Parts: sequence; structure tokens; C-alpha cells
Amino acid sequence: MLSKNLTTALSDQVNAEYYSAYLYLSMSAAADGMGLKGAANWLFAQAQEEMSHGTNIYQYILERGATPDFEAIEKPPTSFADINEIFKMTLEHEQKVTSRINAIATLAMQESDHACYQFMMWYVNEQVEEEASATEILDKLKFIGDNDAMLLALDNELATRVFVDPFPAE
Ligand code: OFO
Repeated sequence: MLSKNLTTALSDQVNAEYYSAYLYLSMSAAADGMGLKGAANWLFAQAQEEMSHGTNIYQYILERGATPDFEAIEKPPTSFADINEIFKMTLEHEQKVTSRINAIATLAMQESDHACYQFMMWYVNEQVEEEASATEILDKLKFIGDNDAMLLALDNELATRVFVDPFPAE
């Protein structure tokens, strides 16, 4: 069974993943409002992925015989200056999530809960990808500057992202 401390930390992470989903939904709506349907699609797929991350942790808590804690999900920001700000905030957000994930893995290690440590390794690796994909888009946006034609080309690229559930139901 999970310790009380790990149950609390994992429950907080369920909340944080759902907050991430809410944040990306808000960003997706804002991108849609800017006429950037491709960016809106990318951010919507990201929101779906975050819900899957959260649900997987919730199920893990139950599997380990514990009961998750439920707290209110924070309201996300709803106004963004432009698409640059959205992806800058995306990277900053993912860097914060990485710190949270590392802290839970460290706690599992300190408690010698090898199963939980192993479970957290998927999230540790996922955060490398999360930061890399946000950085890649942000770097492209820096090259694009105020060139609308190039921005539309990037938007078309972002339109191709398809949500693939990392934890499909068996
Ligand atoms: Fe769940 O990885 Fe982003 O936040």
C-alpha cells in the first residue's frame, strides 16, 4: 500500500495534470480566437494527453490500495497577448511540472517504494519530451518573428498533431 505522503503527493499530481489540461484548453481556445486553428489543435491534443496523465496516476493510487485526495482545480489564465506568450508559458509550465515529478520520484526513492519509483520513471521521461516539444515550437516562433506567411506554415504543421492516448484502455 502507498504511504500517506506518497498518496498525498500523487493526488496533488492528479490535480496538477488536470490543471495542465485546463490550462491547455484555455490556451487552445485563445489560439482558436487568434485564427490559429493548427495551434489550437496542438494545444487541444496536449490537453487530452494531460487528462490521460492524470487519470493514469489516479488509477495507480487505487491499484496500490489507497484513496486519492481531491482538491479544487485552480482557474487557468484566460487571456494571452499572442501565440508567443502561449508557448513561452507552455515551456515554463512544463518546467514546473518536471520539478514536481522529480520531487515525487525522490520521495518514492527515500521511502524505498521501488514500485512507485518505477511508475514515476515514465513521467520523468515524458517531461523530457514535453519540454523539448515546447522548446522546439518556441524556437521556430523566434525565427518567424512577425512573418505571417511563416506563422501560417507553422500553424499548418501544428494542425497535423493527432492525440494518441499514452495509456489506452486495455
Ligand atoms: Fe503531464 O505533462 Fe505536461 O504537464
